[in-house]
Order: sequence, then structure tokens, then C-alpha cells
Amino acid sequence: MEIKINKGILSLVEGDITKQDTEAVVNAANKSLRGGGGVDGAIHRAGGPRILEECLKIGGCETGEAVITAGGNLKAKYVIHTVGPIYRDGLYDEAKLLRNAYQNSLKLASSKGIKSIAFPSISTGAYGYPLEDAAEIALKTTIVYLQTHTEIGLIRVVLFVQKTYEVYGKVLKRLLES
Ligand code: AR6
Repeated sequence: MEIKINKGILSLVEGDITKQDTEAVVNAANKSLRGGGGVDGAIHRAGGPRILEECLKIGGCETGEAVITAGGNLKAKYVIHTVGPIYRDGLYDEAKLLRNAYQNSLKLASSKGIKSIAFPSISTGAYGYPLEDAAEIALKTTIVYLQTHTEIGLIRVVLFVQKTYEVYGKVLKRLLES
């Protein structure tokens, strides 16, 4: 599913983020930046040791912030590592922190002149964020970014599991109708 927003494209695909040919891919990392499971593990495995070396030099990343490393052996030239919130009950600023994770990744991409970027569904695996709520935040934030920044031409949201892809598609349709 693909929609044009201002000068850019927002696209939803079912797939593996490590295979994307966008200039940057975003990693749903943790604050230590030392790797982990899920999409983080997959990116480090596919990208090779250079990514971890750079992460260790950076040292860490706060929740909602973003840092950048090379893409190593990935097709993507860069990996933007961001840390989504661990979901508790919604009363710990989770929504704002998740929005910050998307927004700060996009700002960092813009500042590096990156024109195409792929995101996973941040915080909806190990970190337990309710999927529909997370999808709404992810999509609203990326839509507003494309509306207000013309320097990024493509934001691709890459959903690993069919069910996740379907939920994102449903939420996007709802947002476009409202
Ligand atoms: N490509 C795209 N999406 C993927 C891939 C992939 N190759 N593999 C998994 N996903 P998670 P989080 C999806 O747990 O919730 C790590 O250990 C997955 O289906 O990777 O932000 C970190 O080190 C889900 O929809 O990230 C942190 O400790 C989504 O990616 C912690 O997990 C996010 O799931 C971060 O948890």
C-alpha cells in the first residue's frame, strides 16, 4: 500500500527490514545499543560487526532518541538506531516517547541528507506496545513529517508479520478517511 503525501511517498510493505534498499533502515534498539533479539538481532546479524563496533563507541541511547551508524553489509548505507518505550499501562509517557522515536529518527535522517528510510514497527514486539495504538502513532507521525518536510522522498514501513501489516493497513485507511 502506497500513498503520496506532499512531495514524498509513504509505503507499507510486508517484509524483512534487513533486505530493504532504502538509504537508511531504522533499528528498534535498546538503551545499551549492544544488540538484542527481534529486529535488532536481525539487523546486527545481517549487517555484520561494524554496526556493533560503532554502537559501542556511541555508548547508548535514551528512550525516544536516535543515533546513526554505518549499514555494514546491509544494502542500506546507514542504520538509525532508536529506542522505543517499554509499554507499561500507557501512563508513563509511552505515546510521546514512541512519537519521539519516529520523529527523532526522521530528523536525524534529514540532517544527514538521507532521502529514503525504512522503519520497523517500533516497540510492538518485546516492548509490548498495543499494536493498533502503536500503528496510529507511527503513521500519524510519518504523515505529518512528510507534510512538513520535503527533503525525504520515501518512508517505507516494513512489517514482518502479515497480521501486523493488516493492522497498519487498516489504521492507515482509517486515518485517510478521517
Ligand atoms: N524486519 C522487520 N521487522 C521485524 C524483523 C525484521 N527482520 N524482525 C522482527 N520484526 P522487536 P521492540 C518486527 O521485539 O518491541 C530487542 O531485543 C516484530 O515482528 O524487534 O521495539 C531490542 O534489543 C515486531 O513487529 O522490537 C530491545 O531490547 C517489531 O519488529 C527490544 O527488542 C518490533 O519488535 C525492542 O523491542
